[in-house]
Amino acid sequence: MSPIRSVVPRLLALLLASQAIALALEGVATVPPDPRQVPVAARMNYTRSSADLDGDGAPETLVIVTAITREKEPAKGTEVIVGVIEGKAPADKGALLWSRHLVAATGRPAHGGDLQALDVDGDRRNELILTWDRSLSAEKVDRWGEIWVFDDLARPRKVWEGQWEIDTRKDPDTAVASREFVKRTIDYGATRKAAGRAIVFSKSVGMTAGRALSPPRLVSERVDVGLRAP
Ligand SMILES: [Ca+2]
Ligand SMILES: [Ca+2]
Repeated sequence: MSPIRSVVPRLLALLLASQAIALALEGVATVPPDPRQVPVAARMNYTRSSADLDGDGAPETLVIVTAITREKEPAKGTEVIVGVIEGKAPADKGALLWSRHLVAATGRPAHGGDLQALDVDGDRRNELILTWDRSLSAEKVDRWGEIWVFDDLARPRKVWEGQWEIDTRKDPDTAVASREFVKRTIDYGATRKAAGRAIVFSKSVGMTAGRALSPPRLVSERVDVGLRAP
């Protein structure tokens, strides 16, 4: 083999290896299993709160962070990591009981994560309401939502997922006749009356099929779920 022919594959191998190492290091550095370990420089936002999710009287620590991954593909440029942490230990020392990486779990972009712990059915245990934006365009809002019930802190149940908000009113990539603006909220009064058997949503429709509605039309949507342990 000529010297040139032997050098080329070695350079190629070195290049591939260094890229693999860089990618692996980047993955470890900015998207760790525990949201508390995301380096400060890689945090787009970081929110920490506490709420009792399993109803034992002791609050858990809840963390949600949007992490910059440094992946070249825009759809994977951020990851939203949610963590539930044992609350009895001193701050930052508690064990990570459960976590969810939204891009890895859903295969879709995620940023702008928001977390709320609320007792939607009135059984004195808080449910976890997660919402985040899947849109990569500044002109479009595409928020998705999930509701989780923590009978067991390490093995929660996802009882609902769906579109939380869609706003394509100014989106140049959406045909005018398809533009919409719909926001979802939970109807707490109706949900509490359902006593753990359903979640009742109120959807505010400000535009549908390109037609603006003023005032927005309110649509009630009941979803049968089992919020309480069987
Ligand atoms: Ca608890
Ligand atoms: Ca509850």
